[in-house]
Amino acid sequence: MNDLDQLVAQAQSEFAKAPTPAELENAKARFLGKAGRVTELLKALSALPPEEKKARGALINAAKQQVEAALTARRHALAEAELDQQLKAEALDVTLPGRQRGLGGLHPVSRTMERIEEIFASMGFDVADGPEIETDWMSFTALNNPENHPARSMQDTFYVDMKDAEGRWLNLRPHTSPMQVRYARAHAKKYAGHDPMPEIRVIAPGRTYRVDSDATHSPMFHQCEGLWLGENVSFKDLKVVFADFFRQFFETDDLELRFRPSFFPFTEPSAEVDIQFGHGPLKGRWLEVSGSGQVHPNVVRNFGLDPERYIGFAFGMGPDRLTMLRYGVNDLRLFFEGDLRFLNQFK
Ligand code: 2U9
Repeated sequence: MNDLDQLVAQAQSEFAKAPTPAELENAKARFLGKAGRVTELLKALSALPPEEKKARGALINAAKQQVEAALTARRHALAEAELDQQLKAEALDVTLPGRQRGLGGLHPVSRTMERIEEIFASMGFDVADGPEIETDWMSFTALNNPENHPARSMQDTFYVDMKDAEGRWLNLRPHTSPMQVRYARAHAKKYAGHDPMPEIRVIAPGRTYRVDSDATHSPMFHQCEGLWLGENVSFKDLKVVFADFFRQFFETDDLELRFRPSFFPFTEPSAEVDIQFGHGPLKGRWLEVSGSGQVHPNVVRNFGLDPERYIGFAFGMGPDRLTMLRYGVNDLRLFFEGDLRFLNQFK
C-alpha cells in the first residue's frame, strides 16, 4: 500500500468514526483544510522536478477525490441517522384512544333561571332586562326607600366611583327592581293614550350585588322579581300565581304555601312566602322562599301612573336558594367556585 492509499484509508476510517456532523467537519479539516494532509501534499508538488510533477499530481488528485467522496458519504449517513432519530422521537401511537372534547353544560343557577322564565312566560309574563350599574333614584328612591334608609349605606350597597346626572353615586343594583321600574315607566309612556292601559305583567331575573359574604350569602347573587299591575289585580291573584309557580318549579302538587305579614318599603301590605313539602327530605319544614306584597302607591306614582286606578302585586325570590332547595345543595359558595367536581353533576 503506497502513502496515498494509506492516506485515503485513514481518512475513510476517521470519517466513519466521527459520531456527529461537527466532529466530521473537524476530521475534514485534518485532511482537506488549509493545513490538511492532502493540501500539504499538493503544496509539496512544487519541490518536485517537472517530469515527476504531472504523474504525482494526478495521483494526489485521485486520492483527494476519494477522500471527498468518503466525506460526502459520511455526511449523508449522519444526516439520515439524525432524521431517523427525530422521526422515532416524534412517533405517534395511532392505536391510542382519541382525546375526547369536554362536554359543557348549563350552570345549575342558569338552569333555575331558565326554568323560572319558562314557567312565568307560560303565565303571560314578559321578561325584562336592564343595566347592572344603576342610579340612586332607580335603586332606592323610586322604590319608596327613605333618604336615610340603611340599605343605601356603604355597609350594604356597593357603590361605583362615578356619579349620576343628579350628582349621586352610581351603585351595583342591590335588587332587580330597577329593571321593573324602567319597564313599568316605558310601558306607562307607550300606552299613555290607552284607557285603560294594558296590564303590566313582567319578571326581572338577573345578577344583583350586596356587601355580604358567608355560607348563605354571596356579594354577587341572583334575584328574580315580578310585577303584575292593572285595574283589578289583587292578593288573590298573587296567591294563585305563586301556588302555580312553586308546584311547577318543584314538580309536585304535594306542597303547601303560607303567607306571613312582613314589611318592605316598596309594598304595602307585605308578606313573606313559605312553602312546605308533604314528602321528601324537607318534609314538614316551612321554608322561606320569597317576599311579596301589594305595590306601594308611591311606587305606582313613580311609574307615572295613578295609584287610585292601578293596583297590583310584586314579589322577589332568590334563584340561588331555589337551586339549593331543588338539588339539595347546602353551601351557596359551591355555585361560584367553578369546581368541576361539583358542576359536572348537573350536566
Ligand atoms: C317594583 C316594586 C316592588 C319586589 C319584592 C320582595 C318583596 C322580597 C327578596 C326575596 C328573596 C329579595 O332575593 S331576595 O332576598 N325580595 O322580599 N321583593 S316584594 O318588589 C317590587 C319590585 C319592583 C317596581
